[in-house]
Amino acid sequence: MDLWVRERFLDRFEQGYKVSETLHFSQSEFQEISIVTTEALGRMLLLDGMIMTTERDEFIYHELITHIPLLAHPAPKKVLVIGGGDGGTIREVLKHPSVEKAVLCEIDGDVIDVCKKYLPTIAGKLDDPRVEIVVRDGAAYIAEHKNEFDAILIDSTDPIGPGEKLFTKEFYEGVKAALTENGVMACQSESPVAVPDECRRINSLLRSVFPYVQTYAACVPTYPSGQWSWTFCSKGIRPLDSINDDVAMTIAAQARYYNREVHQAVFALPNYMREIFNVESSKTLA
Ligand code: SPD
Repeated sequence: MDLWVRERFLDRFEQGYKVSETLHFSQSEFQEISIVTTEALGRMLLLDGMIMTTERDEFIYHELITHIPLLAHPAPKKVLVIGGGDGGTIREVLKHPSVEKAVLCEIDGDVIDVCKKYLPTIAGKLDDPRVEIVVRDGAAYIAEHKNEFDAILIDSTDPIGPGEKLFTKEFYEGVKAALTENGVMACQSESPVAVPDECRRINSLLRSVFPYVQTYAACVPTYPSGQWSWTFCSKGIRPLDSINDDVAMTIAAQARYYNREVHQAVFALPNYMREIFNVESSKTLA
């Protein structure tokens, strides 16, 4: 009999994939962790039944949450990733030549262990000497760090369960305080098609904390609706103003999604997203 994995998202969306093998299933202190091999997308990590990443399309999400903010900073040395226990964001961070230290703060150590074992192409850089792994609640960690990180990447689950605290004003204020003066941050900011009201809520919280907020978007096929967003925030630095072209070219040469044209294009939001993410319309068309 065929085995299928079905993700039901907020009781509104359902998507299914044919499974050829179940590699792992466990209940951690925080959530249910599953790894399955799907015929369509290779190995897939699910947390509490929700798809977090797949071998086939993970590069889109991980490259965009990382390279857009890191390339906006003149030379990020110390980077913090909150969540992201699968290691994909850390893998991308380490491609930046200026990075000396990358801290991964993940609440669930079991996610890290399982991903190291079953998703080596994603988690394979977690043993790099520049990486420090902290198994801790990201909100508690951030509250204890001030003026320390050049970039903070919030690679969270959805705002349900253990990830909920990472979508609050108090947490964003902690992130701002933990950034250096030129610091930049990016967070995953959900789907403007699947959960537009949640996107509005996140955007308005970010705008109440950060002087500069700009959402960008792309298609991640395995997330609900396929349309995804990330939001760049800073105390003043803008994401397109001072990209270091040499570093951008080095990154693009190793990337499957990122290139200089994509860097501009992800900020070109269609009108319905401009409304959701509070972007002023351009006065002229180029
Ligand atoms: N609905 C899924 C949202 C998942 C966002 N985080 C993915 C983690 C990948 N490192």
